[in-house]
Amino acid sequence: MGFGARRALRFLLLPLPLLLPVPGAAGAGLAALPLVVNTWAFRKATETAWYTLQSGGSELDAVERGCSQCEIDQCDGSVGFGGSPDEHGETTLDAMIMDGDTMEVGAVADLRRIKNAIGVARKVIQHTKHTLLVGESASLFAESMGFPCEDLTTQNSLSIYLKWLNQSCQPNYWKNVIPDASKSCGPYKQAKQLNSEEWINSQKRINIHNHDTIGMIVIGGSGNVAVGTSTNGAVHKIQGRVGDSPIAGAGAYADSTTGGAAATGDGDIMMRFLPSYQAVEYMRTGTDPTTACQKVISRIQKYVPYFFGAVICANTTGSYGAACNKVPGFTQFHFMVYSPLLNQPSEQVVDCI
Ligand code: SD4
Repeated sequence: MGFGARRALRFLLLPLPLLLPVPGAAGAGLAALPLVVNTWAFRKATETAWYTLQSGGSELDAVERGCSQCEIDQCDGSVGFGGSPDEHGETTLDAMIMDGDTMEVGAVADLRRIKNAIGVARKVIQHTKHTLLVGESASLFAESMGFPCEDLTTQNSLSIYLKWLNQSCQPNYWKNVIPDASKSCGPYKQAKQLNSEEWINSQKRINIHNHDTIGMIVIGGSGNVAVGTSTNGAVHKIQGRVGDSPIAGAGAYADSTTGGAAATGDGDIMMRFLPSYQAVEYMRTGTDPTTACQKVISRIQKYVPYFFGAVICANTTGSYGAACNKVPGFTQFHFMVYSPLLNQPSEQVVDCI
C-alpha cells in the first residue's frame, strides 16, 4: 500500500473527533482526539508530530519525530546540539520517551557527541531491558545502534562558553565553596556551611532563557498516550549534571488510562517534586488538566517561590491545559496544540499563577 493510500486509510480509521467541553483549558473550548501538545512555541515540532500520526505513525513515532525536529532545529538553543555549554564548554543532551500503554520508558542523560538524543532514548526501549543510560556509556550504546558520533559544539556554543569564562565563570551552580563561586572560576573546594543570606540569594538566581526544553504529549485517536522530552539542559551546568527531562515522572509521564504531562523549567528544582507524575495522578482522580497543572505548580511554590517552570497536561478525552509559576520576567507561558478542531498548530498562552 502506498503512502497516500495508507494516509487515507488512517483518516477513515480515525474515530470521529470527541467533542467535549474543556473546563478552564487555556484558549480552548472543545476537546478532541488525536491531540498533540508541546511546551513553548515550537511549531515545527508540533506539525511533525501531527503529520507523523496522520500518516500512520504510532503515538511513540509522533513523539520521537516531533522532538527530533526540535533537536534538528536547535529550538531556542535549548534543545539539541550547540546549546547550553557546560562548565567545560561541552554540550550534553538529556531525553526521554514513555509509552503510556506499556509504561515502558527509554531515556538517556549526559549524552555526548550524539545529536538525536530522543532517537537514542527510543532505542533504549526497543533494544534493551533498561530504562536510563548515561554519559559516555550512553554514547557508546548510541554508536552501536548506528547513530553518528559528532562534535556538538558550534560557533555559538563556543562563544557562550568563552564569554562566561571572561566574566569569571558567572553565573554558575556552585555554593559553599572556596574560592567564592560568586566571584571567581574554579576549581573549587568545599567551604563553610551556607549562611541564610546566601541560601536566599541562591533561590533568587533565575535565568529565564536558560530553560526551554521540549516536552510533548501525544494522544492518539483511541486514547493511547505517549510523551517525550529533549533538552541540552542548563547552560554552564557542572559536568555530570542531569536535569528533570530524562527522569520519568519528572520531565514527563504517560498513562493511557489517564493522560500525560510534561514539564519545562528549572529541572534541579522541579525534579524533586515529580510534577509530571503528580499531574497525571491528579487527572486520574478526575481533576481537569488545567487544574492538575496548577496544583503541581502550587506544590512546588510552597517550598520554592522563585522557581522558573511550567507544566502541560492532557487527558484521554482530549482536554488539555498548562500552568506556570509567575516570577519577574516570566508571567505567561506559551505552548502548542494540534487537534482535529484546529486546521493548523495553535499557539496558546496561559497566565502564570
Ligand atoms: C533541565 N528542565 O535540564 C530542563 C531544562 C529546561 O525547560 O529547559 N527545561 O533542567
